[in-house]
Amino acid sequence: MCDTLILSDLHLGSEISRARDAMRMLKQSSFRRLILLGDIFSDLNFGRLKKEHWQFLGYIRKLSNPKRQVEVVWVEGNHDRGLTEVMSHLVGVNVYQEYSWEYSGMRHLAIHGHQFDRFVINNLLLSRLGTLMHIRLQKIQGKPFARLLDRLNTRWLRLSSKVSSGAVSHARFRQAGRVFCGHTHAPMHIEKDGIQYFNAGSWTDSRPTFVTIGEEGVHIHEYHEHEYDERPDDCDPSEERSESDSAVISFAGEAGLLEDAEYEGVGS
Ligand SMILES: [Mn+2]
Repeated sequence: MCDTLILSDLHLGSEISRARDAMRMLKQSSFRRLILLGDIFSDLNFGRLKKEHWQFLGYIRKLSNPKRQVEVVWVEGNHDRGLTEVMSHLVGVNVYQEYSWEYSGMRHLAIHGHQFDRFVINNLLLSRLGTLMHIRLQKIQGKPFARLLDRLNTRWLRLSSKVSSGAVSHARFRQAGRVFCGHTHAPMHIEKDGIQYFNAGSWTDSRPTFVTIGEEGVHIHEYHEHEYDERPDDCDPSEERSESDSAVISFAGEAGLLEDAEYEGVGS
């Protein structure tokens, strides 16, 4: 059992989202707190979500049930900006711009990281267009091309060093000893001026990563499919099975999200 598990940049709605694997990993991990560290969605067009993307959201909703005694925290990223209302409605979790907590006598801080990326800040409209173009191209060219694009895009946004230095300054300002970001899609750990910086990586790549914080410290883990059960869906106790696909689809319908299928991501 770890205290906190952090995953970021799942990009639900994208062709290359590893939603099924992320759910598999979560189901077989135990933690007191889960932090979804931004860009869990690729954009706010819910019509693009596939069955396994809805299943992931259904699982998050189930985890956030108070009976489970797991605290689920959603920290907003640049791709999922403006989700506060929808998410509290849809999956019953609170959305934060940044989240801090105390653990082993130290302040911890989780923030997506685009705040330290001047390109995103100055070019929100441009990056919105880029996202739309990215999705169009994915549709035309299929997965391998989307992967290449993702890599280029990641390199384009390769602000690993900008994000890490911005995050460290921000952590100092907030008097935190450890700071956690996503956004760059590049898992990373550095220490600067006595502040530990960790990047949780992404779940869109061939090497998904996540972070755990526990008594033994902070670790960045790489997800390997073979280390997890092949068909966790079939091994679940009956309680797990009650969340059928139709239940997931119906809660999406209740939230009025499926009718938004034509929504073209008009910026908020
Ligand atoms: Mn981001």
